[in-house]
Amino acid sequence: MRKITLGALALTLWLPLAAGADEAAPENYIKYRQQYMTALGGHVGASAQIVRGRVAPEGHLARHAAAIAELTRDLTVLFPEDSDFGETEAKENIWSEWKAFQQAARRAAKAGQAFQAAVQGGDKAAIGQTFRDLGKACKGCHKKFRKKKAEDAD
Ligand code: ASC
Repeated sequence: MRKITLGALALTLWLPLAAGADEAAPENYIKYRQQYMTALGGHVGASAQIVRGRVAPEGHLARHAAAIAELTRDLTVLFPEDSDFGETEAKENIWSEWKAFQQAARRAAKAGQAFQAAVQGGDKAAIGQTFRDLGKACKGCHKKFRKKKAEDAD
């Protein structure tokens, strides 16, 4: 029984690869980047609760900052060419203005690293400042490269 279960699990994990399921297909990236960005937004939102002093769970800001620094590292990877159709809010100018998009992504990466460094340093003013900078980096990129949603705050 145990053997069968493990065998089935191994098959489930390997079959898509073995069958040559195109894991790099651009359309797969649409769903993947949405889930990725939702995770990133979750860490930013959770950090906001802590930075604003609404909650103070011991050591958590460092966790969120580490995740943010990691998740902002190479955001352009989420946007392969041809992943611009269907259910996506990604705007066409991501690809037509790729250099500017790369720059915006780099700004987010730097902001993520600066926020993590500030959290590690423990200085409240620096944490507040770098968190605001991070917000600006997120917002700036969304403004230019993401389609507007009615329910959007930014
Ligand atoms: C978030 C989130 C964004 C940014 C932006 C910052 O948590 O989901 O898009 O922060 O609102 O201004």
